[in-house]
Amino acid sequence: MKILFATSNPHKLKEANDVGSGYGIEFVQAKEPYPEIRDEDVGKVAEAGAKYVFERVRQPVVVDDTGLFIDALNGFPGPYSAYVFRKIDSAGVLKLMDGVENRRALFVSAVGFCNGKTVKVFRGECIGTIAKELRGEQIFGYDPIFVPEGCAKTFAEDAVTKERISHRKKSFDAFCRWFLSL
Ligand code: ITT
Repeated sequence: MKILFATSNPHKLKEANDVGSGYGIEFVQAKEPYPEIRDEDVGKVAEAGAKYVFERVRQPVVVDDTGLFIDALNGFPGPYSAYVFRKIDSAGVLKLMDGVENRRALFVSAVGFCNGKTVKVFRGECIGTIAKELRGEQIFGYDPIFVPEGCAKTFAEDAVTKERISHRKKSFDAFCRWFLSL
């Protein structure tokens, strides 16, 4: 079973397909851009995005809006994670966290689905901490500075753990289970 995934991000596509393959679902990239509405809730952003893309492609589609919410920064960058990453990257976030004791953070992935009749959002969360320095290859966003709870390595250092417990694993698991139940 194939379903469109509107994203510009090849890493998201790969991670979605790592989950989807377990359900017999293949996510096919649609490079259809959508405006990200301004909202503190990534779920609302994903929902609006899925509706917007559906209106253009007229096929069932998912989008994934993700945010990194850092406790000590009152949830910043949260829904603005892509903008902040473009401007200051993970290294800039580390600077903001210089000398900060409380390093707790939450990654949230919201998968929005729209098929013209149903609009739904599936959330996945991963608790962790912000590392003190960049660790692992700088391939995907904030992975080199995010250490999931109970682990010593960053997501960038341990892709196997990311595949098993990430925010995206959980949001796409929830989506796939629901989609197959239809
Ligand atoms: P879309 O086209 O799907 O929107 P994007 O990369 O712009 O791709 P987001 O707005 O959801 O996606 O991403 C927010 C930022 O967080 C962006 O800089 C990503 O690189 C980063 N990010 C998203 N998921 C991540 C993950 O699992 N690990 C590390 N960084 C991630």
